[in-house]
Amino acid sequence: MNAPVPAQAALTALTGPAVHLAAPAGQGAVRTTCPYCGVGCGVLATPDGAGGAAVAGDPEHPANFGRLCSKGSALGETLGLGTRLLHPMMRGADGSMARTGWDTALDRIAQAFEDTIERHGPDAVALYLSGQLLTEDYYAANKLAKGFLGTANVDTNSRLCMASSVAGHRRAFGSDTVPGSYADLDEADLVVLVGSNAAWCHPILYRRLEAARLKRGTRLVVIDPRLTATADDADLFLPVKPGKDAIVFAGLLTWLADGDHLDEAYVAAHTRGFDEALAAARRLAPSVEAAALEAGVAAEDLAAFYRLFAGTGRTVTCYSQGVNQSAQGTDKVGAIINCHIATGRIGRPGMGPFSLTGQPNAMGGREVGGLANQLAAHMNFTAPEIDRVRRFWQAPRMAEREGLKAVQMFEAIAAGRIKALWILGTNPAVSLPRADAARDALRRLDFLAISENVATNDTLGCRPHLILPALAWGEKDGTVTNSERRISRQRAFLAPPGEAKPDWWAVAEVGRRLGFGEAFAWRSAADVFREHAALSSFENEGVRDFDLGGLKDMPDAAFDAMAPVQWPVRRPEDTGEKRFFADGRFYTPDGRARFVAPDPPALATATDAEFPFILNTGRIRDQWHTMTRSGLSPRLAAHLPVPFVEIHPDDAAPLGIGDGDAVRLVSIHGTAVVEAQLVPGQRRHNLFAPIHWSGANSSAGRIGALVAGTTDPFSGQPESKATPVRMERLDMPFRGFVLMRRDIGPPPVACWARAAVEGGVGYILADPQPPRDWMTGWCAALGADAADYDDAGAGRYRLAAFEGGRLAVLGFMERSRQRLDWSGVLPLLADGVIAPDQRRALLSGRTEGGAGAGPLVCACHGVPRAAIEAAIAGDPRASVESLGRCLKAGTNCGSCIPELRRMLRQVMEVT
Ligand SMILES: Nc1nc2c(c(=O)[nH]1)N[C@H]1C(S)=C(S)[C@@H](COP(=O)(O)OP(=O)(O)OC[C@H]3O[C@@H](n4cnc5c(=O)[nH]c(N)nc54)[C@H](O)[C@@H]3O)O[C@H]1N2
Ligand SMILES: Nc1nc2c(c(=O)[nH]1)N[C@H]1C(S)=C(S)[C@@H](COP(=O)(O)OP(=O)(O)OC[C@H]3O[C@@H](n4cnc5c(=O)[nH]c(N)nc54)[C@H](O)[C@@H]3O)O[C@H]1N2
Ligand code: SF4
Ligand SMILES: [Mo]
Repeated sequence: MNAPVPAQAALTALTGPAVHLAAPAGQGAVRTTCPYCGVGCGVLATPDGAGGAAVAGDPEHPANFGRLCSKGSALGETLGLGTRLLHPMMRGADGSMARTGWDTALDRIAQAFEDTIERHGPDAVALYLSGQLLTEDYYAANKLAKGFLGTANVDTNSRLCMASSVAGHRRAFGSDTVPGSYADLDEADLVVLVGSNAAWCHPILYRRLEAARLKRGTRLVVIDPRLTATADDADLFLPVKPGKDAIVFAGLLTWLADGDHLDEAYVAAHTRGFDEALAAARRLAPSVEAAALEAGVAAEDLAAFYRLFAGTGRTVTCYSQGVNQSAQGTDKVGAIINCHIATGRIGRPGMGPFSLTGQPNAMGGREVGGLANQLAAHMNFTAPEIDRVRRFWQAPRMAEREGLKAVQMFEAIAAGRIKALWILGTNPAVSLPRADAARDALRRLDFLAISENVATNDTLGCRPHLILPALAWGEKDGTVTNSERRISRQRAFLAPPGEAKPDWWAVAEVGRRLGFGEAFAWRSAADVFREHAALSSFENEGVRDFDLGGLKDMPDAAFDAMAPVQWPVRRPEDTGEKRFFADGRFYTPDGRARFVAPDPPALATATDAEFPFILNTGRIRDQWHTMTRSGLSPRLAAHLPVPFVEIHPDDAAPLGIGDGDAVRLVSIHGTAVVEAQLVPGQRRHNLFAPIHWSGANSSAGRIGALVAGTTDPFSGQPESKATPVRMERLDMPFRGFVLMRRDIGPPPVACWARAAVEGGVGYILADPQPPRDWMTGWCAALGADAADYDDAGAGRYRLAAFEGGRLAVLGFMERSRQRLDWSGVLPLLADGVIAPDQRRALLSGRTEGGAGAGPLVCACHGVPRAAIEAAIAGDPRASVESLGRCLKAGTNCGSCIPELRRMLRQVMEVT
């Protein structure tokens, strides 16, 4: 086979404008908010005058008090424009995308929506939004659809994320209220983390928790099917069977009742439905032993948890995607809340149920009604509320009923019922369950518009008719709300690049073109925010939890200077109430919280002989979702650079799967090829794979393709953490990598994954065939100053190309069962001119490809695993502190401290 070769032009054409053109010179530090997780850390960004910025934690922000995690610390590395979308692009008759002007682009959307509505009705149109939009963007999009297009087909990636918490809150409290604050974690004596890998996913909150453990001895219980970095550190770890959380909490309710641990006065005064809930709990979990058996944990551990909970007043139960992303997620939330209202542990310092939000503005999206089953400002589709919003907006075409939730929305697209779609700020071709089907559905649309920051991703590959460049973090301006209901400003500190515009502006322009100029007359984010605040207090009188009435007349200067504030802010003088439900009153019609009786838990799809493993999916410490931003940082790529699956060694052995082998995962919906990592902390018959790899950065790491995503009946949230799959080992005897100064795309091998490296980009490769053919082809294409080396006998191949004496491309392939480590040769890529003898050594095969220092454990200080192992081996009294002193590991953001502890423990266990 003669391999396809990269076009010579590609070598020189891909640089693009690298940096923002006109960064405001001499500007001091700008206070803004991290664009990643829902902790919502304050950031100080200081533009460097050359298009970049130095990034530090904001010591005054009450979420993080100056700290940032590994992802936040690396934000400065992600500001380049090399991958950015900078101009509107439109599909021509021949199918190719060409630059167009904003006017034409906006006319085209307005026209497409109008035509579709005229011919097929308003529900043939939909918007699919994101918890990474600003509140102002979100408000504008929701208003356009629900008030002016006349459809509630507005849903968001929060459906895949927070919907079960929203539904659970509404069921129990009558409103989508997160009652507590981060300060409750500082003041708790027991923190229970359910389905949350906070050490990796909410690292700064986790560090607050670590501080509380040091200071007041707060106990930590972790409930998760696998031994995560978070679980590893806990006082008690309950390795629950997937999906069985409601059993754990039903058992707890039974135990609390039987042991006289209830707050009966509270239950009598402030709740309803206790008897039914207790009866249901008894049926599910009549005893600790029965609960333990059903939940798959040791009875003594479960009893220890129950004793701890019963005896600790100040208890906070935090939950995240292990709870939400379940076909019974709403019941799981209900089962947790039951235990808190049964003990009166809500609305008081240091206690309460606490849903951790994922995205930076997951909470803001809920405030504006970004979900298809909500109206704006925490209103629902009841007749009086529809009417209230209609009057406030003076809406001519108010949606009268709920729209389609994300998974259904994509089914309706596939079925041709939705014909025109506008996607803003999300990558559904990767992140939706049954992602292959979602991708196919998108390609079938009559009209698809996508507002994006980047020029390529999997969704942009779905033949959109129009793509619109949106301002990104550092350029956009507005507000986000974090997990504790704290509204913070995101402020611009870089000039808008190219023709990128705010998302709210594009939405408003479409509204104007549809003839609703007055309703979309905002001139700034502040205008949108004031309207949003005004709607929240419109005919509110305390009947709705969400109220920003105190901010609705805020002048522009006050918006610019706005300090982080928790809602509600009912009057201008309010500094933000810190806690809901302190008075025992809830937002149900009778003011009482509701107990719920959960259904018996069972996974939506059971395993069988064909698909015997449960595939769990989630996140890793140093990447954000589909990596469009975090993937640009070399230090973030160095921790876990390839898509992988964690397997229990006893499950791997019978299949002949060894650590580092390539494996194919198969479900009835799709396949993926990833690297096997044998992990004893994984439950038997359970696998775990990260969600971050896509078709844009890997040959076959798109894990969403496999996920069944059966939805919860109340929330519509898909079950993303339990899909039956099978796996098989793939024979890939040739392993290696290509490093390039400029990305010319992956070589034609079976398996590749791209990672940012210092000075360029790297592809990690695995292939069944000797690389001779493609290497020879590449050498010819790369020009005169390229050469390869082939020692077929030893199974070693090398390729190097130089430009102006500097290394441009370096390829190593070897016969190996392990991934080759490039850290030994990586410095050559960033270095200057390579000496002739060095060149010869590279190609002669004398330079070792395999030996290296292992993955970077400490991303901030670039400390690899080997250095830490050596330090631990050389010091019998090694500790996290001593590693910090001698290597600096863990001394900046601290995100790697759980891993340092794990390594220390492992060595102690061995010796
Ligand atoms: N590094 C990093 N941080 C992030 C993100 C990121 O992409 N990268 N994304 C952000 C977003 S949007 C979100 S939503 C959050 C998510 O934050 P988390 O919810 O903490 O993260 P996940 O890894 O999705 O899943 C959490 C855990 O649920 C467990 N789990 C699976 N099934 C079950 C079950 O049946 N019961 C229980 N109890 N546990 C189960 C998984 O094993 C996993 O360890 O992270 C946010 N923070
Ligand atoms: N199997 C499985 N699937 C999952 C999950 C899981 O745990 N398992 N988790 C789910 C969860 S919780 C989430 S939150 C989703 C996340 O999934 P996605 O939302 O699809 O992931 P992102 O990579 O964050 O996509 C955001 C996109 O928006 C662009 N973008 C960023 N900011 C802006 C902006 O301001 N404006 C515009 N117009 N574009 C912007 C980025 O370039 C990127 O392409 O994945 C879900 N899917
Ligand atoms: S914990 Fe990390 S990712 Fe989350 S907001 Fe803070 S710095 Fe950003
Ligand atoms: Mo999320």
